[in-house]
Amino acid sequence: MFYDNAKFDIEAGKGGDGAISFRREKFIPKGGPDGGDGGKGGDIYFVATNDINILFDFRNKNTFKAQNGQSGSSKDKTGKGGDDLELKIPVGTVVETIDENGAQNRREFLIDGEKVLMARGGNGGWGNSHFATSIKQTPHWAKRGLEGQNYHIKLQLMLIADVGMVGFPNAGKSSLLDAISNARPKIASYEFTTTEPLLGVVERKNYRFIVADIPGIIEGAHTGKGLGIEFLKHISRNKVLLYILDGTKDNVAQEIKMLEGELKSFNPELLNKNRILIINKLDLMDAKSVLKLKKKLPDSMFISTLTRENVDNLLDKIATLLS
Ligand SMILES: Nc1nc2c(ncn2[C@@H]2O[C@H](COP(=O)(O)OP(=O)(O)OP(=O)(O)O)[C@@H](O)[C@H]2O)c(=O)[nH]1
Ligand SMILES: [Mg+2]
Repeated sequence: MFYDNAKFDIEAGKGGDGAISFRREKFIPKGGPDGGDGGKGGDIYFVATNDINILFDFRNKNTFKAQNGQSGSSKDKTGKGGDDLELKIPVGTVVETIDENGAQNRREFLIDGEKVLMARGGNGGWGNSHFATSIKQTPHWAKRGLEGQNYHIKLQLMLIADVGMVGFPNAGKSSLLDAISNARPKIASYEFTTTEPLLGVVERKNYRFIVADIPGIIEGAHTGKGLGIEFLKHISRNKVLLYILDGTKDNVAQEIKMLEGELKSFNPELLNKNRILIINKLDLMDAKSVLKLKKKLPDSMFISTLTRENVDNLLDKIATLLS
């Protein structure tokens, strides 16, 4: 299994201070106290959503703060409360909170829209108008606002890929993952270089998704040939499948049939998924064979992971299928 992790602090807003103020009106030289209360500090909530599937927003920030409450003012005016902060986390995230004393708490967010108060903002302090008594009619003190709650947070999310890659060994699956994502898989010119599934996160300006690279599949994989087809379970939940083919081979169309056959014997539903046929190693192909293959496989995409030709177009296409 693959996990995404994030670590940061949250700090709810501090309450605003109470005000010290006295009524100043014409003909009332010694007015009573009218200092208003401070506003409450903003709370911090976590909201689970299906709209995101990685802990991206937490990567480059150490502390998330809600707004402080404003101080009270004269004429018994209460300070404005601080704005709450809502942090979106993917459904499935396990949240661990650790308070100042080291006490820990764990909770898993499982429902889309689930909203939980994680850190409460501090209450505002009372203004001096609360403190007048018959003996002390002009109190020169008020209360300060209270600190908001703060916690260390650890998030953990099991990653599920949006996109899976299948193909024969040596077709360039890992090379493609390397070219488009943050993952750095092993790449080599022999078969079965990849022996374990690997995930990578693709990040572009307008989209983000997770791609799974799995070991190559050969004819008869369903009977255990090569590394077998057990790894196909890692792409069973993916929304889009990329069929990666080596364009320098002269039996590409046949390879597609074989791949389909192996996928089908593992789980026929794999054939119902959105798929993109990718002919890789375009840089090694001559114009004639490109033309020939294009005629044969009109809905395929020709790319080179080496020169990156067409790779960005491919990503755009994947993003469209996912959106
Ligand atoms: N010229 C050229 N070579 C490529 C291209 N893509 C991959 N290769 C080469 O093809 C070989 C296999 O690449 P990999 O990415 O390891 O292939 P794979 O599909 O992950 O292979 P397995 O893990 O064994 O299933 C390597 O030597 C790569 O450098 C390409 O677009 N052009
Ligand atoms: Mg590989």
